[in-house]
Amino acid sequence: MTDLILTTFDWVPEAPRGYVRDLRVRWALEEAELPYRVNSVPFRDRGIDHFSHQPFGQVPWLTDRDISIFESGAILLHLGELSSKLMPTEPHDRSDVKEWLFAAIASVEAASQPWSFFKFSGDTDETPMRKFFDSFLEARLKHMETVLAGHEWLVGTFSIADILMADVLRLVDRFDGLAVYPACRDYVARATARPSFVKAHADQMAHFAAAD
Ligand SMILES: N[C@@H](CCC(=O)N[C@@H](CS)C(=O)NCC(=O)O)C(=O)O
Repeated sequence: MTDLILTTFDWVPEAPRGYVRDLRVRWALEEAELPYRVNSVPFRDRGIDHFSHQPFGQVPWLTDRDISIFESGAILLHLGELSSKLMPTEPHDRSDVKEWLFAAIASVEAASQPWSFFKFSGDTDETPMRKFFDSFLEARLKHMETVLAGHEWLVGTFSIADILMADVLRLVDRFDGLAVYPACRDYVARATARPSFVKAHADQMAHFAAAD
């Protein structure tokens, strides 16, 4: 009997498969070799119980006995407390990991997510809004390129900060947005070559395929 239960949708359409955020949690759990099981909730018919765990009706959430946590960043922080494979023990390094975890969400994903919506929609019109999001993302990526050049991982050894940052940059890479950022591209390739990512990704694909 395991204490850690990850909840995700039972099914999603083809396009987001491999990118649903339960992958960040699966990746961390695999990396730390923590036992867990995966629970499903309906994608189409989201019930009261779903909203009681995730107030926006989204996924993922994680329960650890009587603690229920939503927001992938908060879940990763929780798991980081459970394993030094996910978060270093030295106080300065721990602080740096937390800072980069928030930077991945609040600074890089804040720019990459609206940019990716244009890509998903196939909208290629050069509207002022589209140009704004192109340059917003560029402003973040050019600095990430400097940060990642010459660094294997964000803070010493691999951590939850890398899981989040690599997952955010991976979506940009999907739409060829890292073409002129070789250090970012290499970082994503390095992170996603880890056996823990490969397993997490395969498990997510199999999970959704099983419901087709
Ligand atoms: N900030 C949330 C975002 C969660 C999120 O966007 N989840 C997506 C799947 S990756 C979802 O549930 N989409 C369905 C919806 O928004 O209705 C997190 O990081 O956990």
